[in-house]
Amino acid sequence: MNAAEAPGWPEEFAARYREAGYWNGQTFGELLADRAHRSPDRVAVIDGTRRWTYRELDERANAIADGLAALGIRRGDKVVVQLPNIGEYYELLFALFRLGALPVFALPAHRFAEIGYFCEFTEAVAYVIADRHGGFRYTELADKVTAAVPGLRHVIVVGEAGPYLAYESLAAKRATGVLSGPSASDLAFLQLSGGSTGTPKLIPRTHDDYLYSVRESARICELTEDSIYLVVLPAAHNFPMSSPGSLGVFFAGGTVVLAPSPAPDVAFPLIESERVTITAVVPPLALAWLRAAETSENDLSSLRVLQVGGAKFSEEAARRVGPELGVTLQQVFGMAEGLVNYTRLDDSGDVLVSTQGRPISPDDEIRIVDDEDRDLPRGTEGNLLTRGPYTIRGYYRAAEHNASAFTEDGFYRTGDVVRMTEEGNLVVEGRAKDQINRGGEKVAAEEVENHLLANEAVHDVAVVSMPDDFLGERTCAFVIPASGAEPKPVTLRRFLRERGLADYKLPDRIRLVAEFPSTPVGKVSKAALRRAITEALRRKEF
Ligand code: OOB
Repeated sequence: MNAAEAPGWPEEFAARYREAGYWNGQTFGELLADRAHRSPDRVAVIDGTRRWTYRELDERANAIADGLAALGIRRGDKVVVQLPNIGEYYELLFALFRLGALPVFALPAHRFAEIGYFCEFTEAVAYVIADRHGGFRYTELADKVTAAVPGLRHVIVVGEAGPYLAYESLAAKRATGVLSGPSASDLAFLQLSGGSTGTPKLIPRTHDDYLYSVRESARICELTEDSIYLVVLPAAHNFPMSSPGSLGVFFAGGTVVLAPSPAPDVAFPLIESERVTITAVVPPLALAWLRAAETSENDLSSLRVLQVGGAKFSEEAARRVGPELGVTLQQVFGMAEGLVNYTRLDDSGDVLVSTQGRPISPDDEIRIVDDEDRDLPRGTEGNLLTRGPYTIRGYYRAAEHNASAFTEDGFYRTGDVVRMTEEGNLVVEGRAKDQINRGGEKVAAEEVENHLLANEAVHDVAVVSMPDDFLGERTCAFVIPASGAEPKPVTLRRFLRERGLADYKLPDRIRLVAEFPSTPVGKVSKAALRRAITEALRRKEF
């Protein structure tokens, strides 16, 4: 790993993690080969009427890897992957893992602002999409991206490829020469950070560190060959990918079922027909499922575990999950940067509903500190810092940001405000980072502010969260208009969309104001803005 691009663990830590057996030298490509060898005929992936056994997934991954190599894609190359929940996603993932090329995980909701940036910033050689999904034509997005990023050599399309390369044709190509795969200490992929900065940060994860978190997650979640996992969240998000997610299921030899949409009328029939045993959702979805289950005719009795995470799940809603859905609730408090906490399946009912669980590893170091980085006594809420065998030591190509996002001795500043209970579980109490958690979808305030500032009718802007019963939080932009201007919210939203910002980042509310409240040092007081919203909501004036 190149330390300037992606800071790794100091050698003494790496040696310790290897010695403890956390990093065992296996790559994801090898993990799949191992499974295909042990249980070739078990079903690995189900996408509608299509099924892949482990042998088929393994063979297709090899064929696609060959095809990518024939295009000249090599170890260390970056490939931006933006696919919906379809079976090809896993073929491609393992093909890239085997080549040692790094997928950069984009979400289906991303548009030109995000994709253009990922391609440019990572110097990606290829961009992989489905022709269309959810009423959106990704090939049109690819037209814009290729025009703006000349270094992008290939656009690969699952479905109607138009002027681009058909994904299907990859399997027919043959590479010449022997491919040398990656080693386990190499980077496996770049994952997106929820972020709080003007440009999204990328998270470099190695085979060794990620696979450790996957293996332990599978064990904690008690996955076996009989586990059937439904992917309802976007497949490339860290939660459904590795906590324990699809990779945990592949490790255990179970079956991954892809849901094209998380809506109960799509997910519930799949749970019934495929006898799904475990799935992962964000809090608003859990609420929607609870509501739908009251009247649903579907048989959900196969479902044993419902994981909820990505944003704070209210205790009130958490209490309903067990009795109303007949499942064990598991709370998951994780982050793509590393640390993942789980309530354990045999925890008491109170722990399950009132905490966000405890870390995966005995070597996950947790510090809860005040604003001067002084450790606080157990039970006091404070800033969560963490370091460990699967938590990164720095973002990809972000030396300046890393200096403030990590402590000098390598602890990641999560930006989460937590407290630890007597028995060692974490409770998320709030957030110190400048981010809006919109029902699990993370919006970096500064990123939206920068886009709004590009509008000439905007003099200044402050983006903050506002409370919401369903999503937990929504986004509110306070705008000071440029002199003489009176921009309409709808015009500003259209402006953001035209700049290619993903829909989920568009402010839910835009308020024009004459000035911002300020802190004693003269900065915009976002706390005061949030308080003003809460008070106005109480008076029903917002
Ligand atoms: C997951 O990962 P990210 O990277 O999208 O977001 C991480 C952030 C955390 O720092 C925290 O602010 C928030 O999301 N968060 C939660 C939470 N789970 C995540 N806040 C309160 N309660 C929870 N249960 O969101 C993620 C990654 C792996 C597994 C699960 C979630």
